[in-house]
Amino acid sequence: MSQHSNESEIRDPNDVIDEYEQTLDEVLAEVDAPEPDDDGVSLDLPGLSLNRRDFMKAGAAVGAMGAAAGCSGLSNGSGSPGGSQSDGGSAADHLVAPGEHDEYYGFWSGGHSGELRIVGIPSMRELTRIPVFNTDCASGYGYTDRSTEMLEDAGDYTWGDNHHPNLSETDGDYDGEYLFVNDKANGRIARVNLTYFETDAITDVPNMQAIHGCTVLSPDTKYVLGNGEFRAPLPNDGTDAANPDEYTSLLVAVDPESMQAQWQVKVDGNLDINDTGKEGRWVIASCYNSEEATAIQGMTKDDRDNVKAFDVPAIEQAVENGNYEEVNGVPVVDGTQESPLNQGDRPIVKYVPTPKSPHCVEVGPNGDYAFIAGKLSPTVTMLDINKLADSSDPEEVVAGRPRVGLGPLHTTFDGNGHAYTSLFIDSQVAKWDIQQAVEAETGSEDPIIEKQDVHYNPGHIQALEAMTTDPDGEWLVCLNKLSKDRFLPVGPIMPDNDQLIHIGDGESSMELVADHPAYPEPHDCVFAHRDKIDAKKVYDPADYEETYIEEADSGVERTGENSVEVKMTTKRSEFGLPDFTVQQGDEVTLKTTNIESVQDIIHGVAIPEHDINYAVAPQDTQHVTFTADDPGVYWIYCTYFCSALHLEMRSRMIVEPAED
Ligand code: CUK
Ligand code: CUA
Repeated sequence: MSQHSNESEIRDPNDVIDEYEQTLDEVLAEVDAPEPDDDGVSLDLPGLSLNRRDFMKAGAAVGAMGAAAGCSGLSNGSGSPGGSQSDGGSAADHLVAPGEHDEYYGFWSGGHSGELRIVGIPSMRELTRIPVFNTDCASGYGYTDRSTEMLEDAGDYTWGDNHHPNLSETDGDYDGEYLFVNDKANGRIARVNLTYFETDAITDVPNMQAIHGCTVLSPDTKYVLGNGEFRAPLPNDGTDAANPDEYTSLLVAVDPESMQAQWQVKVDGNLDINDTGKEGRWVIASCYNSEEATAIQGMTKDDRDNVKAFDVPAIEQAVENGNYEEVNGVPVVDGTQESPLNQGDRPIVKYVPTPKSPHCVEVGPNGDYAFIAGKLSPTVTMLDINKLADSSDPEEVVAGRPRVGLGPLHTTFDGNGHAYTSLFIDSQVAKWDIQQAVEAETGSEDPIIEKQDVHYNPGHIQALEAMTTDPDGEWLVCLNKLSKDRFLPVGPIMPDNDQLIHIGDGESSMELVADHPAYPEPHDCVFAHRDKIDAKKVYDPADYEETYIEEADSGVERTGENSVEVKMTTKRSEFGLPDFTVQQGDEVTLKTTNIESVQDIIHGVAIPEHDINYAVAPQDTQHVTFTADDPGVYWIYCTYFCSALHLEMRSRMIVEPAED
C-alpha cells in the first residue's frame, strides 16, 4: 500500500554502497599503515561515518543483490575463491527422516530473550527451549515456588542476556552433566542440569555488572570463568562514580558445584571474550577497551588493545598467600600491570598487545594456539600458548597473523588443521590453513583456502564439537545477525539467520545447506554428540527435595490463621481433589505431584485470574504460592493435552468470603 511513501528519502543503493566501501577502503588503508595520532580517533568505525540508516540500507541493498555478488566489494570482488561447487555433502544430507533422531544436540544461547534453545543437528529442528533468566509460562518457570525462589535469590530480575553456553568437561570431553551460561545484563552465571534440561542454579556474582565472556576451565571444569566487560568502581557504591580512571574490570572464577565466586582478578582495560587452554593453566581473554574510555571514540582510539593470559595456578597461589583484598565477600587479586604480583618471574596476568579492538578468543583443538579475531583489524592473531609461560617478549608469543577479511569476529575448527573465521563486514566465512598461517608472514592472505558467502553479518560460528580436543567436522553453523530478505517478512523485528554449512572433513569446499530463522537473539552455540547426553524422560523423585504426594495425601490443611496447604495429585484425567475450599485472604500453597510414570504425559495446573500456570512432568512435584484475594469459584484446569478427557480434567477452588 504505502510501501513507496519513503521513496524520496531513499538514496540510490549503489551510491550508498560506494560510499560504504570507500569508508572501508580507508579503514583498511589505515589498518595496514596506521598513522600515529595521539589526539584523535585513529580510524572511523566502519559504517559510523555514514549515519545508521544509510549503513543499514547499504547492508540491505547488498543483501538484495544476493549471493551472486556477495557482500565483498573489497575482497577480490566475487567472494568465493573456492567457488560454490562442492564435491561433498548436499542439501539432502541435513534432512532427518520422520521418526529419526538427529545425531547432535545443539545448545543455543538466546541472547536477551534470556532462554536457551535446543536444536537438533543436522536437521536444525528446534527441539525445546530452556528458560534461564526469563520466565516461561509453558513450563511454569518463574511461577513455581522452586524456580521463583531461585530467580529471586539471583537478584529478582525478569530478564537476562545469555551469550556463551559451555558444556561441562571431564578429561577434556563433554561429560553431559551441566551447561553454564553467562548473563551479560546482570552479571550472573547460570547452570543448567542436562539430566532434566532445566536451570538448577543461578549466581549473581558480586562486584560485576556485566559478565560477557564465559567459559569453563578445561579439561575438568574446575571453574566457570566470567569476564567483566563493563568497567565500574570497585565496590560500586557511589565512590568514584564520576571518575572513570578508577573503574576496573574483573575476571571471576566460580565453583561449578557450589556456584559461589572463589576469586576475582582486577585488570587494566576491560575483558570481552575468553577461552581456556586445554591443560587447566591459562585463561585467555580479549580486551577492546585498553584505552579505558567511556565512549566509542575513545574505546576505538588506539591501534592496539590487548589479550590477557591469566595464569590460574599463580592466581590460586596469590589467594592462598593472602595477596588479595576482600570486596563483598570475594577475594580480589590485583592483576593490573603495575601490580607487585605482575613484576616477578611468574606474573599472574600477561598482557599481549593485539590489533585492534579484538573480539573472540577461541583455543584450537590441540591447545597450541589461541585465535583472537581482530574485529577492526582484518586479521586473526594466533597466540602460541606453549610459549606463554617462559616468554617475556609479548611479540614472541604471536605465532601467526593471517589477513582473513573484514570484521573477523569468531573462529571455529574442523580438527583437520583448518580454522574458519566469521567476517562480520564481508558477510563471509573464511576457511584457512592453521599451519600455513604459522609459516606465512604477518598479514598474508596465503593461508586462506576459500570464502563462503553467508546471509548476513555473522557473529559466532561453531563446528561440531569444535571446542573439544577432538572436533567432529562435517557441519558448521554460522549465526548471522541479520536475515533481511531471506524469509517472509514478519514485521520490522526480523529473525536472525542461523545457516548450516557443510564442511565435511575439511578437504572439500564449504557448502551452504540451510537457513534457519532464530528469534532474537542467539549469539553462540555449542554441540555435543547425542551419546554424550543422557536426558531422563521421567523424574526421579530422589533427585529433588520435595515431598512426593500420593493419591491418599490429597487434601487441604490449614497451616496458619491465613494460610493453607493444598496437596493434590495429577493423573489422566483428574486432579486428586475435585474441589477444595479456602478463605478469602488465605495464602495458598498448592502442591502437586504428577503420579504418572509414563514418559511424555505432562499435566498442567492453571488457575484463572490468579496468574498461575505450570507443568508437572511424570514423577515431578511442583508447588506454587499465591493469595486468594477474591471470593468466588475458580476452575483449575489442565493445560497439557493429556488424554481424550483432557478437557474434563478440572478442579474447583472455592474461595469463601472473609467474615467481617
Ligand atoms: S559476542 Cu555476540 S557475536 Cu557476546 Cu560472543 Cu561475538
Ligand atoms: Cu492433564 Cu490435560
